Amino acid sequence: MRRPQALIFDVDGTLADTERDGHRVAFNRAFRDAGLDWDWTVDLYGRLLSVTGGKERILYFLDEFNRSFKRPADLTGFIADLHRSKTKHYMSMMAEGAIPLRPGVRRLLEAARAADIRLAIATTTTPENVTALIGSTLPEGAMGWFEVVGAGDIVGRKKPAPDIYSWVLQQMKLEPRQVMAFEDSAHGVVSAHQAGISQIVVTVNDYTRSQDFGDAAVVLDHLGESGSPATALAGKAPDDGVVDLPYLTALFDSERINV
Ligand code: XBP
Ligand code: MG
Repeated sequence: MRRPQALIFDVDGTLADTERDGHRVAFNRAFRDAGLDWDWTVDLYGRLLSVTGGKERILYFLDEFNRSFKRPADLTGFIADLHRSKTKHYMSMMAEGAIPLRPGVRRLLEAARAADIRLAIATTTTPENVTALIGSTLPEGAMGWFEVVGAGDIVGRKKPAPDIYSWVLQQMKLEPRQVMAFEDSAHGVVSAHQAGISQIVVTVNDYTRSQDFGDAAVVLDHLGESGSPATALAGKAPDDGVVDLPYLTALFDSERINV
């Protein structure tokens, strides 16, 4: 059987459930610090997630949900300042250990390393946020586990555009058919798929559970641990409920034959 040469991970929602209790809270703290009375509730944030990227999301909020706000002359600078403050809040929350990794994530990363399977990150979030999350959840030096980190504004167009996955593949000198991607959202699946990746494993969360993951190889609730087995929303879950390298290799191989 042929196995994947690299596993490429999304961050928010995939490595950790960061959106509701991490990013959302950090945005609200930045708004409060700036003297704004904006409050991104759990429900509203779910709607705002239709736009990826924090700066882009603030603009979308003003365009669609807060049209009466009197915009400053330098709107771009205003949003950039707010977003910088949000990133600071987010990083301190992560430093305090606010959000753990999702089930099975550390286990799978360690298994891939032990088997010399290359690891990378393809995310829309700001690079510092990735370092803060990895630094607070994995052993010292774990950023070095990831050969390439594609994050934030390094590409012009964020997910669902394919740019970030294409950039990561290019850096790794790999073809899309040689890798597997791990995502939690429809935007992420579209991004990976448009970059040519057909082996996409989705682990849903409360914000993404009902989205359309038509191009994914399998849709699971999480990656599974012993005592907490993964179950499938679409496709075939691992027999023992644990997404490990034998399961991924079998999925990868069967997908390749079907392509
Ligand atoms: C997550 C995002 C990000 C975060 C916020 O995408 O869309 O915008 O919500 O981070 P992914 P920033 O799941 O692809 O990582 O505020 O730093 O943009
Ligand atoms: Mg995500």
